[in-house]
Amino acid sequence: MKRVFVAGHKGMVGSAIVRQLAAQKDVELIVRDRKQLNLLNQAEVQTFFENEKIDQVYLAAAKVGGIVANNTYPADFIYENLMIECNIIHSAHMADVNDLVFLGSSCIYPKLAEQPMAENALLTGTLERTNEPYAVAKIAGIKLCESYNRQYGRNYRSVMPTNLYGENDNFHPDNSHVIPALMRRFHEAKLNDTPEVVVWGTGKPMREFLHVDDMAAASIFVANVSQETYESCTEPMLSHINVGTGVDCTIAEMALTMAEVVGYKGQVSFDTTKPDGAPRKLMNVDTLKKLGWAYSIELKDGLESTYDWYMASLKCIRS
Ligand code: GFB
Repeated sequence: MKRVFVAGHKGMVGSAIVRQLAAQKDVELIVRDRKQLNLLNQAEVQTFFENEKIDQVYLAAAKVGGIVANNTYPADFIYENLMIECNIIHSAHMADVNDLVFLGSSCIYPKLAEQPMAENALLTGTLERTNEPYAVAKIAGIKLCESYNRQYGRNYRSVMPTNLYGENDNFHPDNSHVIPALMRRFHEAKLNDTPEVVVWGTGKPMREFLHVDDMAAASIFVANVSQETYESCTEPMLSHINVGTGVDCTIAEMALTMAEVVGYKGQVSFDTTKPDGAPRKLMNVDTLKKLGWAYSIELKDGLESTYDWYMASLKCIRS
């Protein structure tokens, strides 16, 4: 049996990884909630790793949020993410854990990176201002993994997801990402017969969306390719792998699809006082394709199943 620690198992990505690993017979899952293990506390994390004899780690714990949350709480985003990464990666190394997968974000790439963004666009330009502190913490996570690999011969890998959505997402009206925010707004507007739904920004930015079950599958796939294969697809100073669909759409297009999925028949308008963020963030997913993985959940299907899940969580019946 392989003892596998999923850090962040209650989050959207961590819980999806847990659902998939639970089906694997050779995996013994290790999880801890916030009360049992404070990932911001170095001593607690060190003791946990010393005691648990972990074989493999999925580092899916992070402070995450949408464009306004990132812009409003920059200190929390940089501090918490750096602490979690330093504590887990260093403690894993000290406890002789050789295998780790770190989950990053597509916002590590420069704001005006050439599209689609390949792995080698990292650190070639200025970051998007609204999420720079979060992006710097995620870049530090990639560099931590690379550095422990270079200095100590560890097998620490990084996967960079595009914008994710799905089950167990955060549906907060202000702090969430665009898909859960709009799903909730359209749903409430449908229930209340509100004539208009407001979408933030101009609607022109382009985003690539990946369902979290695809992300979990990709993370487990990358965790399990041989070290030789991984190293043959990446470079020593460029060891992260993009995870996405390779397909994007405008926020306005996504909002119209969302209205259709939810069954909202009113008007959609745009609040241009809210930030647009990066103009486009399309991933180049050639490395992952070369390794042999491709996404399977189309956006509309993913929105439908996420809406079913959201309705069930609200105990609503779909009309
Ligand atoms: O999802 P979101 O916050 O992520 O916003 P980012 C994506 C786009 O949707 C932006 C627009 O252009 C928003 O202005 N949008 C429209 C909305 N309506 C809404 C709404 O009601 N809520 C939200 N949140 N957006 C995040 C980063 O940026 O992407 C994080 O801040 C992380 O650090 C994440 O990297 C993946 O793609 O703009």
